[in-house]
Amino acid sequence: MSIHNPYLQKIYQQVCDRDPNQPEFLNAVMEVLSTLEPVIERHPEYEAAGLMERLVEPERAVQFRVAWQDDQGKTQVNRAFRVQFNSAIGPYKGGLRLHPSVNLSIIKFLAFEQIFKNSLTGLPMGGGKGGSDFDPKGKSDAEIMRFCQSFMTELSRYIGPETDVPAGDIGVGAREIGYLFGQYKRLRNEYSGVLTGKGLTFGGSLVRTQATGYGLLYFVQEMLSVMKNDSVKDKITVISGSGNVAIYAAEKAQELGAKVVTLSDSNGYIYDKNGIQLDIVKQIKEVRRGRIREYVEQVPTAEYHEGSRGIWRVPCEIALPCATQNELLLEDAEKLIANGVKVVAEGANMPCSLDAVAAFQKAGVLYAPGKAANAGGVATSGLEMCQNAMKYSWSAQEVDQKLHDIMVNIFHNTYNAAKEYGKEGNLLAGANIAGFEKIAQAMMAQGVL
Ligand code: NDP
Ligand code: 2IT
Repeated sequence: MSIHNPYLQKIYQQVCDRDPNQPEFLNAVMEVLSTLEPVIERHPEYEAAGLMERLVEPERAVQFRVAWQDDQGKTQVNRAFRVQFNSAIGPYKGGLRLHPSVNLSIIKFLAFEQIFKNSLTGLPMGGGKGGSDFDPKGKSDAEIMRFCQSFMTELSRYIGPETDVPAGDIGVGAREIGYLFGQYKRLRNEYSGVLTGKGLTFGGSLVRTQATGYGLLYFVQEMLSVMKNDSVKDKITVISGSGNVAIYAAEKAQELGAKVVTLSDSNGYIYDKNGIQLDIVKQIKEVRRGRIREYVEQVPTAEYHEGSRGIWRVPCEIALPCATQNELLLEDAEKLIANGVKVVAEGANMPCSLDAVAAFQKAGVLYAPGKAANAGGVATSGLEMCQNAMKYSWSAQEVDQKLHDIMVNIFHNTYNAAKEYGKEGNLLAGANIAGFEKIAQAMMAQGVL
């Protein structure tokens, strides 16, 4: 991927000079800027208003200490962040990630992606992201609770239902959101929709748990139908990860008739030629918080392989990377292409490296970028905010129907934007352009901020 427009080249160079040690953020900026050339050329007023200079700089980024006591009474200290990147179209919105790899570069890349993703949903949400290098693995419930309370004690200064509304991401699910919500409520003496992904007994939305995975499949189904007059039915499908996104992507894929043969975690992957049995996976991952290799103890005909990247050597027609960033590199893409993959759609955020994406596009593989394909999670978070504001809740069927309609709309807006700017079939360009246009118009209307 490269940038030819002189204004955009200058912007990218400025970001490189400012943050040379933020590779994930630089990748995300390159990926967006390299596709916005035709829009910038059509709108010279954006350069005059310094729009891109403002777009690549977070409105606010906070870093803070989270001190907590472990079960042995020892004090532990973690580092946490909240990046409030852009509020042109609504309050900051985006998940919180708890993983030892978390640093400012990763949170900035995720927050930057979130701006365009949230814009694509059609709902009024700005872009933000946060997290900490705390590792939830192996921690007791009591340790998780003390960490979350300490984290929220500081985070609560910066968020609010009309300011910034966090949610889950890697390492943050219903348990963590519950503890975070409880602490916010206690500190503020206020019962509000300050977080999404809440439990169903305290303001959560039906279908939010399933939303990212289900939404991914609604997107893929529409993409296949419009672009290939085909469907996911009977397609051999490889899914990576075994967390929230992967499990519900697999569930909806199976409902639609696909044959899901893999899942993984950071240690390795399972291959079940008969199709993954999700009830067993849910028991291992959601109930016991175990490892994916435990699957083969219960399904002896399945295989477990050490090393998570080996998953991309499994022949398939549909590949859905749903674990983490940069989990699928150029050589993995080449393997998938050689094995006849037809569709690659990102459930995770930037799981494919930039050269892997370029390889898919060159080979004519249908490629759907995460900011479009995985937007169902945040879209349903938007629906949760809406229900909280109304002090009302919709049925599962109502939420699922809205989620479905939003994903179908995202596909068409993305597809049509690519076409309008002479890049038919390039959904990466289409998603960036469609997401960006709304942000740009809102920023222009609001003046130099
Ligand atoms: P979970 O924590 O539920 O699951 C994460 C999964 O990815 C686990 O199987 C984990 O394995 C694996 N994983 C994490 N880090 C690595 C790594 N460094 N190498 C290999 N595997 C890894 O998270 P989610 O399912 O919620 O998130 C998955 C992806 O989807 C992320 O990119 C997230 O940003 C994105 N996403 C999430 C949304 C949501 O609503 N939750 C919405 C949109 C996107 P292990 O247990 O070994 O760490
Ligand atoms: O990456 C994402 O879109 C999420 N982790 C979900 C964010 C949200 O606010 O629901």
